[in-house]
Amino acid sequence: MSSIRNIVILTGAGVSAESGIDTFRDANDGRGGLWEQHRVEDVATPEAFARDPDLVLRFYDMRREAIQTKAPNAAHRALAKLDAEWEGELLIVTQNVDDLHERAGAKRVLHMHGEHLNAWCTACDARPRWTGPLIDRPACPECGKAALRPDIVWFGEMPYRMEEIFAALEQADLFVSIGTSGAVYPAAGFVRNARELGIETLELNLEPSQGTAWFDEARHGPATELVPAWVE
Ligand code: BJW
Repeated sequence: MSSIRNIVILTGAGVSAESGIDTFRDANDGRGGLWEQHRVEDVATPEAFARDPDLVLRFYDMRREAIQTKAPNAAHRALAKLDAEWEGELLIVTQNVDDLHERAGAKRVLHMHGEHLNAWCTACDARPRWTGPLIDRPACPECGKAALRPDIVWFGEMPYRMEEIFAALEQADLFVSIGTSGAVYPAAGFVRNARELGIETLELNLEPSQGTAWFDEARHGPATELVPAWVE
């Protein structure tokens, strides 16, 4: 890493898998999806929320509660250590909606798909911290209207802070993708953006991702082993 000064790290569900949080598309777990008989594409859309809000709110209330019982693992801790010690620019762009990077101590974290511990008021656009159930239709602490939904980027919605992400990529010398299947865009396209910019690229994933051929180097195995070894 001697010639590397600025790093963008993309993380996905695989980085939190060993903390006990289910991934979205693990074909080997016999379920091939996240929640009972529902595919993630069927509950994580604005159309699903409009059609059956109770189903969608129950789904997110259950996951918000579950995430609060989980703890960061060795991969989160290694990235937090890198963040604390790295003197150049560094940005952890996570697709994850859990807060395990932050609880491990990482500071330079950007949640492009939202955060479980926030709600979003569709009436006044506030994003209050929210750890309780949304199924009871609580009032927004800012405007008082019962218009809170999960602050999660659903399919067809624009991921957050894309300009910041592309600006960081433009400055980066290294792009590292950790624990993501490369199935969901625009994050799945970052490796190609990085290649076009002439940035070095590295994949750390349990198995080859859908985009693995685009990386200069790919290492396969559990994140709790690969990430600390890479950071050292
Ligand atoms: C381990 C491990 C261990 C396991 N160690 N590794 C056709 C072509 C191209 C694009 C599209 C298309 N049709 C539609 C689109 C766009 C769409 C999309 O990409 N769809 C695909 C399904 C094709 N994307 C969008 O809609 C996005 N918005 C958008 O494009 O905006 C522009 C736009 C705006 C308006 C109109 C039109 C366009 C938004 C995407 C939002 C994604 N949201 C979710 C929300 C979930 C809700 C929730 O959290 O409940 O984000 S979906 C879900 O997937 C979640 C994740 O962040 C995301 C990525 O998943 P991730 O993290 O990669 O997890 P997995 O499970 O897929 O992979 C885990 C990996 O870890 C695996 O490889 C394992 O092997 C590995 N692993 N254990 C290391 N221990």
